[in-house]
Amino acid sequence: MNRRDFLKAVGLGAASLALPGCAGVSGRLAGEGAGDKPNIVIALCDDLGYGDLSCYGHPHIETPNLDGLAADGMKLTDCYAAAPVCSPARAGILTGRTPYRSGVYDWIPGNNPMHLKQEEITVATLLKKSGYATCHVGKWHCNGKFNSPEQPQPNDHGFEHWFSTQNNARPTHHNPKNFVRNGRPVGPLEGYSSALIVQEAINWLNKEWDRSKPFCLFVWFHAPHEPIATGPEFMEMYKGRKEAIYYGNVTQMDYELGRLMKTLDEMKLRDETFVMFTSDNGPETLNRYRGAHRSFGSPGPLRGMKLHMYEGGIRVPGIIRWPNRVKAGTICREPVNGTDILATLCAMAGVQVPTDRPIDGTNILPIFKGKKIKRKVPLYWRYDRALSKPFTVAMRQGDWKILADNKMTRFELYNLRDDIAEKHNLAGSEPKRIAAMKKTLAKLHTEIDAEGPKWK
Ligand SMILES: [Ca+2]
Repeated sequence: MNRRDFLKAVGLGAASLALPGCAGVSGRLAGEGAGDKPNIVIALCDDLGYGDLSCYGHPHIETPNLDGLAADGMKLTDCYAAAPVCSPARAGILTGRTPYRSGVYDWIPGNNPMHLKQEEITVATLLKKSGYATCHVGKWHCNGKFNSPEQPQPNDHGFEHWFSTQNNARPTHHNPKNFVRNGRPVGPLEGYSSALIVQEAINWLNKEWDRSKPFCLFVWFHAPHEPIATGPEFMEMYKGRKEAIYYGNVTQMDYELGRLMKTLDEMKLRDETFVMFTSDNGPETLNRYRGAHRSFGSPGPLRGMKLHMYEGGIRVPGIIRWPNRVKAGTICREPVNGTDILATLCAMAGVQVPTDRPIDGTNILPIFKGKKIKRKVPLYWRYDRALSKPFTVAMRQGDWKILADNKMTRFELYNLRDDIAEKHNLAGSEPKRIAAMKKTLAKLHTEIDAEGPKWK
C-alpha cells in the first residue's frame, strides 16, 4: 500500500484534511449529569503497530470486529501511547501522569524493584471509590514482584477482581501457567491467552459483577507481543505467508474482542458502555526472537517502531465506541495520549482528578462534540534507552513535534500534518517556533525529571 492509500484508509485523505477537529460528531456530551456513569471497557494490545489493523490500512490482516467498532464509533488518527515501551505506557494510562513522574522508566523485568508505587492514584482506584465495580484481565506489567506483598498488586491499585500476569503469559501465550486470580496462582490453563482473558471478563460480567454498579473493565491483551502463539484456525487464514503467525495472532485478538462485544450486546449493555481500544506502544523492532521470526508488526507510514521516539514507537491505533455520544463513523485528528484516559474516565464518572500532584493528561470529552482538546501540559514522552538516540525526549504541540536528547542540546522538528513520516527536519528553517518549543520542553523536562524517584 502506498502512502496515499494508507492515509485514505486511516481517514487522512484530502477530503478529511479540510475538516477542522473531528468530522461527523454528535451534539450530545455525556458524563455531565449525575447518575449518568457509563460502563467502561479499556482494551489494550501489546506491541500492536499503528498499521496493524485493517481499518488503519493493513493490506492483509483481517480485523472485522475492530473495523466494526470504528465504524460504529470514532477512529483516532493521532492516538499515542504514553511511552514507546510496555510498563511506562501502562503506568501512564493508570495514573494520567507522564510515566517518568511515577518512576516507571522502562519495561519491568520479574523481581525488579521498579513498580507503580502505592502512593500513585490510579483511575481504577478513583472509579472504585465512586461506586464502580472494577476488573483487570491480562497483562499487568506495573511491578517486578508480581503477587508479592513487597509491591502493590492490581487489587492495591483499585481492581477488585483480577486475572493477570506480571508480563507475558508463560511459558507461551498458549496453555500458560502463570496467571494469578485475585492473589491465587491459577496453575496450568488450556487455550490461548486472548481467549482466556476474554472468557474471564465474560464470566466476571455474567457471574460476579454487581449490576447495581457501573463497571470498569480493563482487558489488557498479551497479543501480539512475543512469544506469539496463534490458533491453527487463525494461522490457516494466512496460509503460505511467512507472517501467518503474526497476522493470525492479531485476527485472533480481534475475534476475542468481538466475543466480548457480543456479550455486551447479549446483556443489553452496548448503549451504556464506553469502549476504548488502543495499544501500549509501536510494533516490535526485532523480528528475530530466540531464533524465531514471529513479529511482523507494521507502523504503517510512520518512522521507527517500538522503543523509538519517532511516531512509529508511540503512535498507535485508537478506537472509541460510545453509542448516542459518539456518532458512528467519526474520524478524529486531535492528538490523544494514553495519559488522557484517567481524566476522561473521571469526567465521564463525575469524579475529581487528583489535585495534589501534576496530572499531565486531559479530559478528551470535547472531541465527541467536534471540539479541540485544551491542554495545560503539552504531550511529552521520554525513554532513556530509546533506539532513536540521541533523541530520547519528544513533545507535540498542535501539528508540531520536537525531539531532543536528555541534555537538551540536540533537536529535530517536524510538522506531523504535512510530514507524517518525519522525513523533513525543520529545525533549521523554523527558528522562532523551535526556540519557543525548546523553552517549553526544557522547563517541562526539568520539572518531570526532578519528580522521578530513584530505585535501588
Ligand atoms: Ca508493549
